[in-house]
Amino acid sequence: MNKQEKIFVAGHRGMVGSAIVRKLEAEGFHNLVFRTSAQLDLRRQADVEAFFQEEKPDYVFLAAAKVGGILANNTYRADFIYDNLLIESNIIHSAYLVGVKKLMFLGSSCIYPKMAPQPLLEDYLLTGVLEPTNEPYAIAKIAGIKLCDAYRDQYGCNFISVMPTNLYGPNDNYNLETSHVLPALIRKFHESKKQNLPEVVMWGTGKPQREFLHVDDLADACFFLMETYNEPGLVNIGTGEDIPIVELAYLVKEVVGYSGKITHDLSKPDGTPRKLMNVNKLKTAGWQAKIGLEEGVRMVYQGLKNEPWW
Ligand code: GFB
Repeated sequence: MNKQEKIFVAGHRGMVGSAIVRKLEAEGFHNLVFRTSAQLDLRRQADVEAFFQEEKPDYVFLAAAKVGGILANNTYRADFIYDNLLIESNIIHSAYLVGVKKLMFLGSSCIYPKMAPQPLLEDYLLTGVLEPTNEPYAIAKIAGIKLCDAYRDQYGCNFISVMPTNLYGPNDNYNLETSHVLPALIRKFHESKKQNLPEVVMWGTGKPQREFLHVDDLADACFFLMETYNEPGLVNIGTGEDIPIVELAYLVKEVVGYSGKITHDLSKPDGTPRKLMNVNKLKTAGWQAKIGLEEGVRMVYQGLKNEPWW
């Protein structure tokens, strides 16, 4: 990418999109184009095609998606597959129509089979059944990968797919019903400390293991791959280390400084037991994560003072 070329960041206000914008601006790229969802509903094909004809971006980061934690995925199953299929199909097809030089599609680690060997290699895609709680979302994201590869095969488009692990960082979602585990625990421990409540209720057994990547590390990896990676298939982006959820809860408890108990709501799902990414493909290409989990959680917690629930 050169600094005069136009870059469209789809989903620029979300946690991932805003991190990519920060990274691009830090690297001196200022010819950026955005649209809020009120200005442009990415599910409407004609509107997306008109936008691409008008702006003709040279590069696209496809970070727009309907996302959420395990409960949201399992509750709004139709929305997660419908919205994400439309968003990715419209943007990928419009990018082809206007001759975008390169597009990056962002997926998720939930695309891999529930019981795939760990750590997850990119080759394990479509080798087994998916985790039921997020199957609609996973199918949509797998379709995005296949769209990019099909447009490369048929039209020679340089569209690449990257698969981040569980993410956290600035502009995360702290709604306790729809969020992922780390922001939920940060809010729960903070509110219980502030209100001097005797316990924090976490979901499930706490036995599942998860890998957590700070979104600024993700944005750094996305910039690196947009500059260097031009192959079909997919690239895992992660730290290569995971942690049992119950240990994550005790880490957040310590960071927040909460002294009460942790209890378990076993009516909530555990989800997939583990989804640790094999990050050797990215490491061999020359990138690895820099922000450790405790350091990252402390950074995030310090940045939440303007949240309405603080
Ligand atoms: O982060 P999370 O919602 O999604 O849940 P997944 C991870 C684990 O944390 C589950 C447990 O075992 C939850 O039961 N957990 C404990 C909690 N307390 C809480 C809590 O208060 N809130 C939440 N949300 N979880 C998502 C997929 O799966 O991973 C998405 O559903 C996406 O599609 C995302 O792929 C990266 O990690 O299980």
